[in-house]
Amino acid sequence: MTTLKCGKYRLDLSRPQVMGIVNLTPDSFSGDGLQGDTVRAIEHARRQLEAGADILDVGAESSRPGAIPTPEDEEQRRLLPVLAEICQWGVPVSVDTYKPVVMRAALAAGASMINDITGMSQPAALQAVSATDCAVCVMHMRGVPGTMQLAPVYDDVLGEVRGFLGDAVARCRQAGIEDERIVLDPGFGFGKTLEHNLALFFGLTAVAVDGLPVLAGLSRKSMLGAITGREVGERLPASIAAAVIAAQKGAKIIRVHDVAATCDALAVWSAVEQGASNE
Ligand code: YH5
Repeated sequence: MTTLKCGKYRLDLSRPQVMGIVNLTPDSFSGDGLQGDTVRAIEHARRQLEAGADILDVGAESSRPGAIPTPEDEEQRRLLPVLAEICQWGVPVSVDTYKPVVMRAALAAGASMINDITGMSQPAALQAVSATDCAVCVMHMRGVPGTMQLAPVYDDVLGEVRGFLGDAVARCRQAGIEDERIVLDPGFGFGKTLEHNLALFFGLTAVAVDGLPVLAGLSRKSMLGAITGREVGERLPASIAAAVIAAQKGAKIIRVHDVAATCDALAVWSAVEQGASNE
């Protein structure tokens, strides 16, 4: 499959697509809850677009290790004013939420994809997406963000993640969400040790259940800090390396903070691939 159906948009997956992160959590803004937060978020989204993002991913609830859930009214209060603006820009907008009520509101506001870190485990989430023609990213997570990094154990991490994603695909199909709207994600850092993350990364091609496209989110993550010894603000080179390796391993969508640098790196990778295939 070379395109992903995202509402009125089609994402061309013949080359890796860059998903620009737009974070609406208070730790990335003043958090004073005033109009200024919305303005700054829209400005950030605009910069991500101008830097070359193919799709924007907006999230208003932190899912970092140790994070506590955001009430759904607060999540919508942060999201909806931003969506009202950026969903008019002619680029698909993904919304990072696992709450069915928020999904419905986001889709009504013009979102083209739901990015569910809980892998569409709630029937109401499946209904919210199946009632539209929008895409869904189903991600694997072990546990919940508050406690997921407390010594997760797997017998066979690749097999378990693949099995979970296979079940999620079956749930989506059952609910009437066609394959052309489904993206899979192993969920780097979500209930996984460094060793687990590396096994998943090395074996990334095996995550693609039935050949469905894979999204990889590695940008600035702790596993890159563990490998390089760098703090979160100094992980750009490691994030670029991870993006290129993900592309090499077949990932079709790469979720990143640093859009311009990632686009350049992937342009080099794509040029080499295309040149080689034209020999
Ligand atoms: C993902 O992989 N990740 S939010 C901690 C960091 C840096 C970044 C310590 N939403 C994913 O980006 N959605 C998030 O430094 C996601 N895939 C999908 N589909 C966590 C995050 C981050 C956490």
